[in-house]
Amino acid sequence: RAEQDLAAACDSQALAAWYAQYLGRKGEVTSLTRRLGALPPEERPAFGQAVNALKTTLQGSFDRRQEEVRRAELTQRLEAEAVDITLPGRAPDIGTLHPVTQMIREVTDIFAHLGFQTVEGPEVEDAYYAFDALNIPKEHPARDVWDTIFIHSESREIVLRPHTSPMQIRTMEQSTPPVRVVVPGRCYRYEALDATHEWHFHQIEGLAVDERITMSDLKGVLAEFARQIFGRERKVRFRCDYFPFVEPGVDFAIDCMVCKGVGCRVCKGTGWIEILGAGMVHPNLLINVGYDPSRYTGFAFGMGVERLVMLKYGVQDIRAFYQGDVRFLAQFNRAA
Ligand code: FA5
Repeated sequence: RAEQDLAAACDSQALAAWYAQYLGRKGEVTSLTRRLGALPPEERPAFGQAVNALKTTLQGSFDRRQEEVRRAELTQRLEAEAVDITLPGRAPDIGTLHPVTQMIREVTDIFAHLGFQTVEGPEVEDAYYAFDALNIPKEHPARDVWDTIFIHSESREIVLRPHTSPMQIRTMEQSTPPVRVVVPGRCYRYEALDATHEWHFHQIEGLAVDERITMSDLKGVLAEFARQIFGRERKVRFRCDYFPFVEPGVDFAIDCMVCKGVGCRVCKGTGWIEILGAGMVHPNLLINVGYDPSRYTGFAFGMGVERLVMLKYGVQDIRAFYQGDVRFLAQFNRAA
């Protein structure tokens, strides 16, 4: 019976139970030994030997069976836990450059090929650079156009820059013509948020100053830029606009590339999308930095980077850029 039970025990748990039942301290075979004392003395040696023989046989069978079960269990585990090394690997998630960073790189790269150096400037700015030196004196109503965030200071008026134009002044102060720079950077405005307005956004400023720079240089450079970003077939439009730091001032638009006429959401049915403000550098700025306005002329422009990304990829709401939703950001993975 013990041998039969043993053959039927096929895992370590059943084996342990079998051992307890037959060979353990309270097991059946062990209890036979205890009956020895109740037997007549002449029967004891033969009975004792028989019990010992039985014990040895069963112990041997148990050892062999235990080894079998151990192997079977091991094989089973190896199969269950096997790793198929021929399966393709799981690609780890890697981050991507933010779409605004990508656009800044794309734009500054285009301008680098047109001879413009990329420079950066402070986000916390002196009001002198943000306004006064840009021909926007105190009490001038144009100062209200930029909904500026002020940082209080006893002696100086300090602001979070509402545009990158202060870098026109800083760049000219630190160099002599010819000057050709583009300036990407963060800007801040005390602004009501909507689908096209953030309180924190990016601009790229451009500035070229030299002898004999004319409006046609501005037009040529901006048209080339627009075609490289949005396609060679783009038409461009210049219209009069006013900024205190340029004269004349223009707004620059491209023809709407998704236009379905009336009801077009991108250009609101006008057929044109404004992408930046620009103009010829106002002589007062040249005077402020010690350049001779009878010798030098220049052009400047400023564009909103988020708006460029929105146009290029059809992003409907500017707020998506700064909500940190990976599902949105991952769409700008260039490798994908
Ligand atoms: C300016 O800031 C001028 N400094 C641009 C300029 C530079 C004109 C040099 C002439 C010469 P404006 O306020 O229009 O202009 O802003 C320029 C661009 O910044 C806008 O066309 C828009 O694309 C972007 N922009 C402005 N405010 C916001 C905002 N709240 N959120 C997102 N983008 C904005």
